[in-house]
Amino acid sequence: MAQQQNKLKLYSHWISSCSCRIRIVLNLKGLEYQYIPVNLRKGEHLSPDFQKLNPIGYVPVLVDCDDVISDSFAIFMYLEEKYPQIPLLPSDLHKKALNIQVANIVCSSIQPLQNRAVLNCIEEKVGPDEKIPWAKFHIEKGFGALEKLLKDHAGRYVTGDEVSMADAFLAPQIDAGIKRFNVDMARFPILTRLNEAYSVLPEFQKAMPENQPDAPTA
Ligand SMILES: N[C@@H](CCC(=O)N[C@@H](CS)C(=O)NCC(=O)O)C(=O)O
Repeated sequence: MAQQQNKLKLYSHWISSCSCRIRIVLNLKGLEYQYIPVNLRKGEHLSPDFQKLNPIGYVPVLVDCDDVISDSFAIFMYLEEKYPQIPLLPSDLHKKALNIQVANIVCSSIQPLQNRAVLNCIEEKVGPDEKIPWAKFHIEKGFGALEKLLKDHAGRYVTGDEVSMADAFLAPQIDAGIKRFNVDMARFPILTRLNEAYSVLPEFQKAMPENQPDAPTA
């Protein structure tokens, strides 16, 4: 089993839900890391130096000695294989597939539609008042699908009573839906229950946007 020999570095922005996924995973796996803030609001992700790490200019990026990995899904897979002591993918094949499906719904069918670059484009091309309704529509569509999907599978957490990959991807999306996009969670009772379960887990709470070193203080 690989032991943690060097401190990992995580390039992250406090409010980034994609970064939050990895902060949760690192906390769940008990891995120490150095937090390197990248201020998306100041455009630091567009700098040539940052784009050497991730050519598409998104956070998160993980640096493990000489290895640079970007994209939260790839980072998750890397950490899961390199640090398997606390596994976050179940060995049951169907539960594993469900974890990947839920993570992918969040990463491919929800978050990209609320990403800064997309919202800036909506603001510019359609109008500033359309940004939030646009994001809310796509988040609610995804939450509606997750609600149906998880009806027969969720336990205390997404795929049963153990925390797994899907929880690390889902928790930041629910948090962003509530706090940034005014999603009315009354329509999503399973997700509301999961969110309550996350609210008492220190590994999740420590990773939340407001608890990051680069979060605004006021
Ligand atoms: N698929 C990527 C998406 C990363 C991503 O969209 N990151 C956002 C923050 S959550 C970002 O850096 N946005 C910068 C921008 O939109 O300009 C992942 O899962 O890591």
